[in-house]
Amino acid sequence: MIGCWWREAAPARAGRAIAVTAAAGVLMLTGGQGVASAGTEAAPAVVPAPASLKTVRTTSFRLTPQSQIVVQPPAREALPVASYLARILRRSTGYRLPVTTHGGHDGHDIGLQLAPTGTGPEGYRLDAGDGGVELRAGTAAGLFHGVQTLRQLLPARVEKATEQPGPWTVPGVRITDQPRFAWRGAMLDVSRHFFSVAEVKRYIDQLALYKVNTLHLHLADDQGWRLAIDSWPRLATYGGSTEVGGGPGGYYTKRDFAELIDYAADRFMTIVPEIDSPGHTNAALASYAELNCDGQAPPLYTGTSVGFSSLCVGKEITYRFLDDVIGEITAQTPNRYYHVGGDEAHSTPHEDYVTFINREQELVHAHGKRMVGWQEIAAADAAPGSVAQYWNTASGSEPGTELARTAVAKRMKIVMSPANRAYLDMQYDPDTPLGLHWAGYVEVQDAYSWDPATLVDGVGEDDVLGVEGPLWSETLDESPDIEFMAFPRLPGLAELGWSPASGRSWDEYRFRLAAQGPRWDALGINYYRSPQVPWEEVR
Ligand code: NGO
Repeated sequence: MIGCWWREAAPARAGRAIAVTAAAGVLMLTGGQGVASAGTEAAPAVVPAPASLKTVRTTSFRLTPQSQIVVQPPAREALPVASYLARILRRSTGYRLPVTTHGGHDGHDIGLQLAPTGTGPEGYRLDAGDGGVELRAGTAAGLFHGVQTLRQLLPARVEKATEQPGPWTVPGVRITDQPRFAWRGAMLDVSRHFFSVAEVKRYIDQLALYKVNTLHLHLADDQGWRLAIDSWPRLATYGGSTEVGGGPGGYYTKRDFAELIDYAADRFMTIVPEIDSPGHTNAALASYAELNCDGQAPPLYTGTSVGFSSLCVGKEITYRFLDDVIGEITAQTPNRYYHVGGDEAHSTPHEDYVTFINREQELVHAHGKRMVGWQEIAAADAAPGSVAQYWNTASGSEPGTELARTAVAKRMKIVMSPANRAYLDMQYDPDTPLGLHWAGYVEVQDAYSWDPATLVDGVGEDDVLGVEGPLWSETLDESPDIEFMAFPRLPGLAELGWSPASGRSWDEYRFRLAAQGPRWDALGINYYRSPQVPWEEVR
C-alpha cells in the first residue's frame, strides 16, 4: 500500500473566490443571527447545536457602552474567562466592558457565575433577555464553552478586530447545554509540513469556537521530527530539518511546546502528543544510526510514501530511546493520554509489531499515561481504557471494522475518525486544489451525515470516547491551507461530538452552518465555499 493514496499533482493555492449557488428559499434569516423554516419560530444559528435551546421572543438583550461583565464569587477561575470574553467584545464594539466582581448587575450586563448547574464538567446554562445575560456553569470550562455560544448569538461583525457599528443584540434565549462525548478532537500533522507556534495558536482559536477540547499533534513521522528532546537532540535539529517537498521544516523547542500547551489550556483544550511508531519513523532513524537494525542511518526523506520505515524491535536501545522520549514529553503534557501512532507498520512483521506495542504501552503506563494509538494497536495486548482511533473507511459489519470490535472486546475506548467522513485532508471534490482523495471525496454533507455510535456494528455509545478530525499535511503548508480544508467541515464534526444524536439533520444544519460564513469572513478564515451550503441566504 506504499504511496497508493497519494495524488501526484502539485497543489495550487486554495482560492477564496468559489462560486456559491443559493439553495431554494424555503428558510429565512431572522434578526441577522438566526435561521428558521418559513412560518416557524427562528432559532439562533449556534454550532454545535445546544442540547436545549428555547427562544423567548418577547425579550432580548442589548450590549451598551455602559455594559459590564460581572463575575460573581467565587471569581478566581471565572475571571480569566470573563477577561477572554471582554477582549473579544471590546475590539469590535469599542465599549469599555470592565470586568468586575462588585455587586449585582442590571439589564445591560453580562453575568458569569461558577455554580452547580447539573450540566457536567463542560456544560453551562445561558439565559439572555432584557434582564441581562446570565451565564452559569459548574466549571470554568463550562463558562468558556458558554462564552462561545454567546459569541454566536451576537451579530457576526462582533468577530472583527476593529470597531464596528452596533446595535449589539442577543435574542432572548434559555440554553441548557452539555456535550455528548468527552473527546472532541482535531489532529494537526506538523510533521509532513511544519507549522509555526503562531499558526498552531491560530488553529487553536478557531477550534475553540466550536467547543473542540482536544488538539492531537502528530509530532513525528518519516518526513520530520518536530519536538526538541534533550536526551536525543539530533531528532529535532537534524530529523526536523526538512519536510515534504524539501522545505526547511522546523521544530518546537520545549519552551515553544509549553507555550502551546498553555495557550490551549487557557482555551480549555488539551494537547495529546503523538510520536508515531514503530513505522513512520524515518526522521528518527536518519538522526541516530544506532536505532537501525543494520546500524546504518537512512537519508532524510521528503516524499510522501508510507510504510517503509520501522524502529528496530529486537534492539534494547529502541526501548531506552522510547523511554527517554515518552518521559520528556509526558513530563510536559498534563493530558492523561499519550499517542503512540502504530499505524501502517508495513515494514514491521506482525509478531514484532505486537511485541513492540506491548512494550511501548508498558513505558506509557510507567510514565503515568494511558495509551492511544491508531486502530492497528488493537492487535496488541492493549489495556482496558487504552484508546483506539478508528480511521478505516469501512462501516456496518464490513471486514475493515473488525479491529474496532477487537478493541471493544479488550475494553478499549474508540475515537472515531473514519477517513471517508472525518479526514479533513480529503478533497471535497475533484477540483479541490489541496488535499488527497485515497478515501474518496468528502463534501460537507458527507462529513456531517453519520453518527459515531452507529457507524460500526458492535461499537455503541458507551464504547465511543469521542470524535476527531485529522488534518494530514502532505499538501498543506500554511494557515490558509489548514483553514480551507477544516472549514466548513470541522464545525460539523465538532457538532457530532457535542450535540445530542437526536433531532439533527443535514437539511437543518446546513443553514446554521451557512450562518457561520460571515463569522469566518470577519475572522479572516479562508474557507471552502461549498455549493452544498446556502451561504447567500443567510447574509
Ligand atoms: C493515513 C496515514 C497517514 C497519511 C494519511 C493521509 C493514517 C492513520 N496513516 O492515515 O500517514 O498521512 O492517511 O490521509
